[in-house]
Amino acid sequence: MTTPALLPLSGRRIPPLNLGPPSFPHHRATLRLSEKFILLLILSAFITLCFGAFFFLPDSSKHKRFDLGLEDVLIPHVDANKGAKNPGAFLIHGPDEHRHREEEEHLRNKIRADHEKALEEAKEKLKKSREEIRAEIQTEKNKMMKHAWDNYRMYGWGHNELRPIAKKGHSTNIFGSSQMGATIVDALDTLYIMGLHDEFRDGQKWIEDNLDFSVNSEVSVFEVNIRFIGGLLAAYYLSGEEIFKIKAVQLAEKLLPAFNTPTGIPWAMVNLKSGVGRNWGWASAGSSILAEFGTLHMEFVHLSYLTGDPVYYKKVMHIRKLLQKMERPNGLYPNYLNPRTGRWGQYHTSVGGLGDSFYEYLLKAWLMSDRTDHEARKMYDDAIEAIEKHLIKKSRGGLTFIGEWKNGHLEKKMGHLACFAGGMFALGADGSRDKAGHYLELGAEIAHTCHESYDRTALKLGPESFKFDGAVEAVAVRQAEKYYILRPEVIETYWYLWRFTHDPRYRQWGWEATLAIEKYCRVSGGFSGVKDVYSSTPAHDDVQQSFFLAETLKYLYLLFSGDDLLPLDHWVFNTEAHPLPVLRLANTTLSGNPAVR
Ligand code: DMJ
Repeated sequence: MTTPALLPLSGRRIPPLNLGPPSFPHHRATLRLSEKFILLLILSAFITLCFGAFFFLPDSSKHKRFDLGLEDVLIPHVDANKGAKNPGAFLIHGPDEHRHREEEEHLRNKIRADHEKALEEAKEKLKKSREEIRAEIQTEKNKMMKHAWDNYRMYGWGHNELRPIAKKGHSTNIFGSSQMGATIVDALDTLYIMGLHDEFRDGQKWIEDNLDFSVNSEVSVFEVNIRFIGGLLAAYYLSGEEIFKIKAVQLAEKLLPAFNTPTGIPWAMVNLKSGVGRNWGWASAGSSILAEFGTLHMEFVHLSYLTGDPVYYKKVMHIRKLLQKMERPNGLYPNYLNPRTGRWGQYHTSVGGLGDSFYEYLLKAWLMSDRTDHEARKMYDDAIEAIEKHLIKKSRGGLTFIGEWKNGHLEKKMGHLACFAGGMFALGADGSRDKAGHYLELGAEIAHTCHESYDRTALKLGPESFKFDGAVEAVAVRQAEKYYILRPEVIETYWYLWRFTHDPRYRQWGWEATLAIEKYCRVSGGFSGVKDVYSSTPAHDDVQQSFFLAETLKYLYLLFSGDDLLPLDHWVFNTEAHPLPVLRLANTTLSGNPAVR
């Protein structure tokens, strides 16, 4: 088994930013190595000693025991001289006995040697300086990211994504026809947070030299906003490098023509050169999508904050005002809204795809405003109440799930995307209308359901969507829903729940997912999605999604780090896991910037 690259230890801290207009001080991460390391190292040595360190040591005697199939007999035998008292000794008689004793003795010596080696290694570690220990731990925790990044660097550099099996570049229509290095931009802050500074600088250099938005290419406004603008802003806030802010603003200017519609609800796509916008052909009645035009607020408020130009803030507040005025069937927001007429399309409501991050951004707008944007908080609370009433149910087997509302009917199906809501409920618990305990519990129930969707597969990785229908619970039924494309939402929820409860089950579940990704998604050229999580020999889809580096690996890293790495009262993660600082603007004024309330 490959040794996964994450260990449950943390020594780095990215402190809160002290945001104070008008100038924006940048901050670099300060590092702290806790004394806990030493204790944890000693502890881990003893765990190794006692249990063979199945997961952590490359050469584990436990593997050998399994191979020989003698585990049941051998494990109770600690001292050969006491064989007569050993129940296992009665199992083997006659001519085999001598050979068996030799094998037993051999294995015992092997185990002893392994244990001594582990102790020696622990002693060696204790002789090292803090910096050396920190570097070693960082290296272990970074291994998955290094594998994903190094292969992208080698085979897909400058392309949007990587085909890790074909070992070449890859792209989808969300990024248009140009190669805009989506993986580089999406991965930057993860590299920074993990302390992979050479790789970070490499990415920065590519951006300085190559990232150009004056291209004749039609891109998704939503995807470019959450991955590129979000990624560039987070890289700027973490590193203080001006280039990221400059590129974020250049790109945002190119997105503005998408808002030139009769209602101000933006088109789904815009041509970066011509500024011509349009919607997806598949969207109901030419509609724009709630989760797309409703997931711009965080980045656009930061853009106004950083530039002093109110235009971005005005665009997203206009969307909010328009939504507030609209009638909502059963208090629910439909996923489709026509940007020409300002009318809803199909009455389809979802906390998964097409709806998801709209709700997330209402909550995060409030958090990001240092909890002063009460309007956003009220919209979130109202929306969540309606969702709970109409969409959230318990299955016969007691699993809480979030269904989808389609024309007055609840479809008992939950998407992998909707699993992010466990973390959202937990994050929004504090500040809710006297229901903090309830929402934390609800978040935990969703986390449990999503874990079940992983646990009920052959690979221990979750399907794209799963049903609750009669005897079927948390299992995908249709072949087309059985894939796993390296998505982050379940691990994201584990991480939030871990931060708020410190219940060890979330780290355990995160570790299970890590092992499964290592086992089934790692290939020589990076990481790939799989086509069927119920097949023990799944085919790969040959795509390393940029969000795997931006989100999945970042959330895993954070799950196994301390709470002082990006504390949640100072940082708010956009929907692509790019951390943006809380804006503490209550008593300050920026001339011309209405982002200041
Ligand atoms: C990411 O790009 C974002 O999390 C987005 O909000 C929806 N899902 C993908 C990853 O699954």
